[in-house]
Amino acid sequence: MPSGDIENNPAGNNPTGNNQAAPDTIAAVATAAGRGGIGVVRVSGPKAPAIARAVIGRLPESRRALHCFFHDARGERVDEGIALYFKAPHSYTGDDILELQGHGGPVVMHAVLEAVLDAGARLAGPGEFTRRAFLNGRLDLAQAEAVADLIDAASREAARSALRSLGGDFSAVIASLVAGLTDLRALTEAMLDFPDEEVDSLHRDDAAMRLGQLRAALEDVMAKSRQGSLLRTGIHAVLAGRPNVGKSSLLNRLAGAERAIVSAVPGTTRDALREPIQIDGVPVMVVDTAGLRESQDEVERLGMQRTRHELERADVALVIMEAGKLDAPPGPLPDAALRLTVINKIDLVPGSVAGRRGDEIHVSAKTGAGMDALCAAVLDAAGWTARGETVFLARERHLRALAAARAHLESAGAQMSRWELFAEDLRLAQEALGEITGRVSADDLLGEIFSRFCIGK
Ligand SMILES: Nc1nc2c(ncn2[C@@H]2O[C@H](COP(=O)(O)OP(=O)(O)OP(=O)(O)O)[C@@H](O)[C@H]2O)c(=O)[nH]1
Ligand SMILES: [Mg+2]
Repeated sequence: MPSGDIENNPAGNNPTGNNQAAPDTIAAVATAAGRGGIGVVRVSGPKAPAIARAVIGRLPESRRALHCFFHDARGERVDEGIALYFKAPHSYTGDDILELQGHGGPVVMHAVLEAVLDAGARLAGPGEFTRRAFLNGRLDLAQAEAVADLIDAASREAARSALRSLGGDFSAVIASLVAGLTDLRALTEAMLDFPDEEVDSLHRDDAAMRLGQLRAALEDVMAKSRQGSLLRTGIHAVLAGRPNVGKSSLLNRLAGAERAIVSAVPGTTRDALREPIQIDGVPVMVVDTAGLRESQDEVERLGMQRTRHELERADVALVIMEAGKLDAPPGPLPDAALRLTVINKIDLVPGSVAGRRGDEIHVSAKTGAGMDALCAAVLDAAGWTARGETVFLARERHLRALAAARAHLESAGAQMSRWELFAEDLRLAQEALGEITGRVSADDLLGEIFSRFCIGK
């Protein structure tokens, strides 16, 4: 028996695990590292039943919780808990799965994992269970990605959106675009095969109409995906301004807690300080920075360099000034489109009104006046318009594929008399969309053509 060093690969199997023909058996601690009430070791692959027999002495009935002890290779008890067996193909990965739910301490979990590895599994790589689910057709690519997005979701809205993608909503919309393209391609292929038939102009109008519909539907998906990608990555909002204007006070007010040091001494903040918040369910990373001014102080200058660096990466820069002494910080500042001017400390100027006025937002970090307007302005400036609407938690990869599909449809629109080129553009658009779900197949098209046109008669 191997000594059980989990960094090793005791089963000596293919570590990439993408051998589809004969999958090996993978195992990992499925719960977060550290202490917890329960910790789960998950095992997936054909050896799962044998591993169950080795570690718990029997194979639990599929989908029935079994209370039992877990044993190591020497037969010693390492933990007591619940074992669950999911017989292939009715499991998350589509392979046989064994789940051992023990006590969630690092030492116990390590021992249970070791027992499983000694019994013939190998340590799983990152995302390998989900990759198997994809390879086994349990999830498409977009759904597999949604698993990770759901786990990483930084806000309720992001989680909701990821859950919808996981349930297949995004995939279904892509599938319906692909189906529309398949139809249109079938129609086009028919025209190519029978070019002299008189229905040609009818076909042409029909093709133009369908292409228009597809382009409109694609635009809609793109808009929802762009919104969703904001949810996924969050909005990077940077507070900047001269020293003492109240940047740290605003950060604290937005965070609802005293995170940053506030003092009447100008130049208090030196490092950039990040605080994740949610505005209307959208994740926003608020960054407090060192005040910008001319300074000879070495530490302060290093701090200001960081401010500049944060400003370069900002989705929205909140340039803070003090009511009554409007004094912009020394430049350079981000483009006006990415910038909000915030007038703070309006409580010091009698008769001031909080809220948005033109391009400025008037607030008081001290009293909290105007903060709602400020939050709304941050979402607006970042381009978030989908309040309450369904959005797709798209990734960069999806956005690129959608953009590629759009470019091909645009080009198709310009080829409406050269049908071979038109058809080729449609094919490329379909291929681009197929990348999103990982399901591209020429058979789709052939099946469609043969079912609609009885060419073999
Ligand atoms: N009256 C009033 N005072 C405020 C307000 N916001 C901040 N202050 C005060 O202004 C001073 C500076 O506030 P900070 O939040 O530390 O300012 P800062 O912009 O982070 O300053 P540096 O970190 O030095 O760049 C403190 O004494 C705050 O209490 C406000 O809305 N009204
Ligand atoms: Mg500060």
